[in-house]
Amino acid sequence: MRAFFQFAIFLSAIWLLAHSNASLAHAIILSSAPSAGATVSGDAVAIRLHFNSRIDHARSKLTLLAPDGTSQTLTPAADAPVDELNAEATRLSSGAWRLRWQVLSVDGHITRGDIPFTVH
Ligand SMILES: [Cu+2]
Repeated sequence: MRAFFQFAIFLSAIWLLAHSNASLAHAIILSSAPSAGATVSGDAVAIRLHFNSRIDHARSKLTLLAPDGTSQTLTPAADAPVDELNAEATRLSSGAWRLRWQVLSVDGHITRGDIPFTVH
């Protein structure tokens, strides 16, 4: 019985180690188009967010915050690579925009961030 408990503790330690490594695999953004602080020309922007791990496309969100304070939800492309969150934004007025992303990585953790950019 004592050996059983020692084994259980051993398994717990392994699980904690594995999980702390897994948590390093949270979806962290590696690169984006537009990049933070970028100025883009024209009224259409191809949004490409590249992450360091696989993400759940169906449970990840993209929201565009317009210069006038309104917001719109973008539909992420279903056929994007497993580590990308992509969408097409059209008819953007000139001014300061903000792209708000929230992704669910396959390890079950949510990460989020904002990418400010200017349409010129
Ligand atoms: Cu995680």
